This record gives sequence, structure tokens and C-alpha cells, in this order.
Amino acid sequence: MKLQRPILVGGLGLSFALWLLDTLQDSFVQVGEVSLLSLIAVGGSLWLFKQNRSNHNIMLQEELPSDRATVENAISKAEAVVNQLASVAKDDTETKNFACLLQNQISELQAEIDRKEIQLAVTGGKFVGKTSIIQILQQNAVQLFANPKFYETAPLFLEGNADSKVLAHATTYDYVLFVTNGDLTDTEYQAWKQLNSTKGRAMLVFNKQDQYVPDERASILSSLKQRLQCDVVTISASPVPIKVRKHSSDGTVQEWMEQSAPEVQQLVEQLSKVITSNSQQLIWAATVKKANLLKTEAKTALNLVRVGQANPVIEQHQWIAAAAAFANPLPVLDILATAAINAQMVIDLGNIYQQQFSLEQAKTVAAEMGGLMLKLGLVELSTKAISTVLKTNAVTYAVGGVIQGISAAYLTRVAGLALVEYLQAQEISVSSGNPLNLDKLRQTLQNVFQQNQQVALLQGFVSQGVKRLVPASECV
Ligand SMILES: Nc1nc2c(ncn2[C@@H]2O[C@H](COP(=O)(O)OP(=O)(O)O)[C@@H](O)[C@H]2O)c(=O)[nH]1
Ligand SMILES: [Mg+2]
Repeated sequence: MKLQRPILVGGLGLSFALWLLDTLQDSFVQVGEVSLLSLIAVGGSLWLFKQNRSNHNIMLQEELPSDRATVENAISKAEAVVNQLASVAKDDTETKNFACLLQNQISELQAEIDRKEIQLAVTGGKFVGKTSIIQILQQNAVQLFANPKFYETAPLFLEGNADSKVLAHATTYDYVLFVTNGDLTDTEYQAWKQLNSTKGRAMLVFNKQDQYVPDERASILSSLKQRLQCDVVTISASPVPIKVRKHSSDGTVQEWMEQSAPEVQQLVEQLSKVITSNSQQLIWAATVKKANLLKTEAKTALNLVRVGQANPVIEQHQWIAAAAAFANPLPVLDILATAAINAQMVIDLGNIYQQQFSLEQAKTVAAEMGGLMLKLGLVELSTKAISTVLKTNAVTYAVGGVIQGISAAYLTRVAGLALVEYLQAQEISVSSGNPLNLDKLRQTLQNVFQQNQQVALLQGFVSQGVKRLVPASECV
């Protein structure tokens, strides 16, 4: 039931917008257009807002890997995707080279499992004390198990910086210290969540204690602890010198600056405890992260190659469907829905994504998708939208079959794109013939439909369709 919500919001926005456009069409086409766009934008952002909110509350924390096999499994999964990339590269040298590079990184990862040295990343905003902390920890290294290696990330939270990339890289280290000088802003909190997505791999370090009076310090600390539900260590890595004044009995006053010693004992103790008890698991976890990152990189490149192959296939089938529906306009929506999705397109797209569909299976997929498009109201909604766009052009609107033709093309396109997205999201499986996940397919259809229901896109599509179906027409 929850899945129905987004389309409902977007759908309402769209129907209302269509009504508005219909009403305003004659006198205010321009105004109507602007309103239509903004209404859809509102519908879209409402939907995004809902999505964000639902993600917001779930804080899934992964566990540290408990055995070597988990790591090996992650590496071999990444390796499978990299190998696929190499196999689809064919004579595309750029892709081939990239696949080679990734293959080398996979081999390096295999050696990483047995790494002994601990690697720590220190991250946080600019001037929070990252460098100072690394220096002081290096001086105290004797107390830390296995003499860790430190790495300071680029400062976070500066404008124009790719924080999530920096954070993703930081999580490939065995352990991360996230340094702050006070309570966290929302952006900082989000960064912390990203770092802390695996249990026990990050620590919050509240530095520059010397800058606060004790009351303030305590209230920030309790706020941090309550909000993050984790331990926070408090330190002063490099306290500023304080002015000391001495009144002598003879009335003279002496003043001087006194450098107080750094206070980092809590950090050193906590850190050595974590490293001593967990070093193996921390190294494993970091290796899993690296493998996952590699897998994502390979998958992104793989998707790019495949989308390049899938686009012409979708395009081809979309105009086949258009021509068929134009020549033989079907009045009933459900026939339109089934006619639009061709089993051959399912087979062709499946082949690109290494999912061999038999004709029978492809027919089932096509029928399922047609049924879903009807049930979700996509057929009706897009036919309406297309005729509204067409209505602004009386000449072509009068030509019989145009609405059906363009609708069929449009539905084919949405179905094709959705299928591509669905196949992309499937984990690469060695065996073909994964059972179809209808829920997932429905969700994907809704999303793809949302993305393609923008007026500008639709208008471009309609005019392209009219040019193909009624080449003689001048307008649109
Ligand atoms: N008052 C105070 N200043 C500190 C402390 N730790 C670092 N600083 C100062 O903060 C500034 C930035 O420190 P740095 O380590 O370079 O920060 P980074 O940009 O995060 O690497 C420097 O002037 C440090 O002396 C501390 O505990 N207390
Ligand atoms: Mg620095």
C-alpha cells in the first residue's frame, strides 16, 4: 500500500495540472504552461520529501564482518562485476583499460585481507584540529597497538566540496575519527551517520575543550551523547596558552603566558582499546568497504555501456509500436497497454543485461508490465497528457490514430526504460532466469514514469512522434 503513495501524489498533481491547462488553454497558454510545470514540480518534490522522510528515520547499522569468508565473498562479488565489465568492453579501449585497472585493484584487495598495519582516517571541518590530533597521536603511538598509520582527509563542510566522496573514501580506512569543536549542525550529523554506518568503526572526538567553560562543555557533551547515542571523547589537542598573573607581596604584578599540556588521554585510551580488541575485524570491514566501492565503480561503468546498447533498442521498438497503433488505432486502453510492450523488446533488453528470457517468459513479462501500467493509471494519465499537448495543435489532433500512436510509443519507452532500470538493479547472478520481482518492477515503473512525465519532455516526445507519424504536418 505504501508503494501507491508517490504516484498518487504525482498523479493528483498531474491531473489537476491537466485540468488547469485545459481550462486556461485558449487565453493563457503561457501562464498555463508555467503553472503546469510548477504544479508538477510541487507534486515531484512532495514525493521526494516523503521519500527522504521515510529514509531519515531508519538508521541501519551494519555489523562488523565476523569472518574472513565474508570479506572473500565481497571481493568475489566485486570481481564478478569487474569481469562482466571486461567482457562487455569488446573494442571500446577506454572501458577495457578501466576494467584492467579495476582488475588490478581486485588483486590488491586479496592481499589486503591479511594486512597487519592499522590505517586510521581523521576527518571533520577545517581548523577543527585534525592535524594537531594526528601529531599528538603519533607522539603517543607507543601506547597504541600496532603503530597505526594516519591519514587526514580534505576538510569537510566547505562550499563546493564533494563531502560524500571524501566520506566514502574515509570509510575505506580501518577506523575513522570524526572531529568536532562543538554541537553538530544537521549537515555534520548527516556526515557522522555516513561514517558510522558500520558499527564500531568511527569515534566522535570533541576537540578544543579548553575553549569552553566547564558548564558549557558539559551541556554540549550531553547533547552530543544524547543525539548520537554513542560515546564521545573530549580532548584538547593543542590548547592555547593562558595568561598567568602573579601578585607579589611588594605590590608588583607579574604576567606571563603559560602553555598547558594537551589533554588527549581519553582518546588514546579509547583508541588503543578499540584497536587492540578489534583490529582484525576492522581490517576486514575496511576491505569489504573497498570491495563494495570497487563493485559500484564497475557497475556504474557497466551500466553506462549497457544503456548505450539499450537506448537504440527501446527507440526502435517504440516507433514500431507507434506505427502499429497509428495504422490500427485501438480504442480500448487495455489493448493499448498490451500492444505497447513487445515481447521482443523484453528479450532484446534481457540479452543486453545477461538475462536470457525465453519467448514465453518475455510474453509474461510484457503482459505483467502492461497490466501494471493499466493498474497504476499510467496508460490513462499519459494518453490524457499527450492529447492535451496535442490539442494545442488543431491540425494534427484531427488526424485519427495520432493519440494512440504516440501513446503506444510513449508507453513502450517508459516500459523499456523501467525494464532497463529494473535489470540494472538486479544483483548480477550467475544463473539466468531470476524470478520476476513484481513489487520491484512496479516501483521502478512508477519512478521512471515520474521522471518522464515532465511537460517539456512530453512535448518534445509528442512533436517527435507527430513528425514520424504525420510527416506532412507542419505544426507542433
Ligand atoms: N584552543 C585550541 N586550539 C586548538 C586545539 N587543537 C587545535 N587547535 C588549533 O586550531 C587550529 C587548527 O588546527 P589544525 O590541527 O591545523 O586543524 P585542521 O584544519 O583540522 O587540520 C590551529 O591553530 C591549532 O593550534 C585545541 O585543543 N584547543
Ligand atoms: Mg590540517
